Amino acid sequence: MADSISGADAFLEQLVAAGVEWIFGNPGTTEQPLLQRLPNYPQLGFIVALHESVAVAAAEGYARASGKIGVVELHAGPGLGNGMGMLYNAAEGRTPLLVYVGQSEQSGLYLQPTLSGDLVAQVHPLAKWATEVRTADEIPQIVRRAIKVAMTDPCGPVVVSVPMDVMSAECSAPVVAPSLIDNRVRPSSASVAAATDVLAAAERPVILVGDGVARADALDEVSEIAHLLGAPIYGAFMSQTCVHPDEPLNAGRMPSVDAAHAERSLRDYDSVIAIGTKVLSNVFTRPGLPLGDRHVVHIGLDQWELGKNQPATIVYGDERAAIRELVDGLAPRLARDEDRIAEQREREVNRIADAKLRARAADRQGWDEHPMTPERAVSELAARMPSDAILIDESLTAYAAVGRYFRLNPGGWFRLRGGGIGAGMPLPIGIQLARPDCRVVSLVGDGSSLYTITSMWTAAHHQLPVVWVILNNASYRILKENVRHRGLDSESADQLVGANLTDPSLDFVSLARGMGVAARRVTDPDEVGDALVDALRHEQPYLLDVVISGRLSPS
Ligand SMILES: Cc1ncc(C[n+]2csc(CCOP(=O)(O)OP(=O)(O)O)c2C)c(N)n1
Repeated sequence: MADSISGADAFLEQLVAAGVEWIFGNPGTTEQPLLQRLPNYPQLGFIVALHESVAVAAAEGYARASGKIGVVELHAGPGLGNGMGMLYNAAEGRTPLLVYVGQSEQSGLYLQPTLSGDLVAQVHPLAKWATEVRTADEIPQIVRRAIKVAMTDPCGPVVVSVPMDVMSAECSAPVVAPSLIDNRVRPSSASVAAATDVLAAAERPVILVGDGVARADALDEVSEIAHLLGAPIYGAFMSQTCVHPDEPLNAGRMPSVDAAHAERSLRDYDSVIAIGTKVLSNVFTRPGLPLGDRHVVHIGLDQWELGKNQPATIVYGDERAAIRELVDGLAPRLARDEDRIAEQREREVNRIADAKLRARAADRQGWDEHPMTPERAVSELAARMPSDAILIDESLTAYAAVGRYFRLNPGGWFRLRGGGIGAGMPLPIGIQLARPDCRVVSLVGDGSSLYTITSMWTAAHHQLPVVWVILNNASYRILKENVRHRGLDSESADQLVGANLTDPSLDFVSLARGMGVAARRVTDPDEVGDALVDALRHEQPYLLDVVISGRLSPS
């Protein structure tokens, strides 16, 4: 039995015992019992955000770049509410977060104090587990359990509400390190045998990969099985690099907006291996099975997603272990088809290389225009990006160009997850804290940046040398592109209600300077590369406002 300490000390000691380094938050009075004690724990730094969405997304960046739990402090009902857009992304992206919310005093909850509420019910759909602590003695155990639940596959955010009088009460329960589950379980031999049969009979297989591949460090294995089968590899839903940048069978990302477009990319294939990914994750769906009557092998650790919408032969287990076992079983069985597969592989490699060349050639149209095209801007930035810098990518309508021009190194590329925009400003804060030796550059659409623009102040306050590049087309261009794809003519799409960020125009340089961040506006494409190099030389947070064209692509 430990000597009695306050609930707040028990909470903080439990975080220290779990190896937590940072708490990302925005304070209110209900969290004071905890925050007042924080200076006694030099192992725990507090990153102050001016809006809860910044705190949650910065913690997500930290969790994703470190592989550890991200810890967040939010203030009561409204603070939790403000953080919920980014909590949605963490839930969808399976990011392990521990979100502590300060509740009003338990003794007065029956009076419904201002700011209080049923926090557990409020966050229920987004939390993997949500609970309200009832006694101080529960605190260490609940914190440990929360960390374990958040970090067990499928990972996700866990929310712990603690009333402020419970935080101040005495706790005599012990603090010990949490016991975590090693998620890298091997698949059953029966499931591997069944999947081997399916793939041995496949004539034109295609591979879909997602973040489970990056997390299991299975990039080599993905290449190996792709070569063995002569199958192209598509990113079905990737927010991190899941295919080696030089892999010739890397066919790029599956169209993620419209299921009909994804189907077009899959037209020629009779079998699908989906590894560590959803099947599929389009914004606009089609009725019926996402992959039709194709034979599907679905591999991964996310029990909810495996076979969710598409009947499949399921291999439940660590992606890397599963592919290794499949390769061992398939190699002897495919030996007799070696020549046919080699031809197929060559055809795919050539098709992919041709498509990349054609896309780059199309980019050259309008290369010297003013305002510059997003493709030109991205290519100029990519040419001067240090090879070991980390790229955060919320470039929306420039996503495709980012894939063409940047080298997306394993562990060096992070996209937003879940579709709630605004992550591109705060994610790099957490990533920079997790990887203090790396330079971090974030490409963000102007529209997306404004949801979380106060991230700049947080980076300046904590002296984190993040570089943001705003791709400024004075519009929500993707919304215009989407209505156009859905049948509206270009002229009407360009006037889409609420999609032009003009009158007045936004002055990003002033916004940055007002938050203590150096900034520069760039309009000449020939200056973009040098501007990035200068920004990185600063070793302080820096914003580049790159003015690009918002013109819609031809119908
Ligand atoms: C939290 C949230 N609010 C609104 C949206 C809808 N939305 C999706 S993309 C977008 C506009 C993005 O504009 P910008 O970042 O400038 O990129 P662009 O489309 O111009 O490339 C909006 C408003 C969303 N996905 N998430």
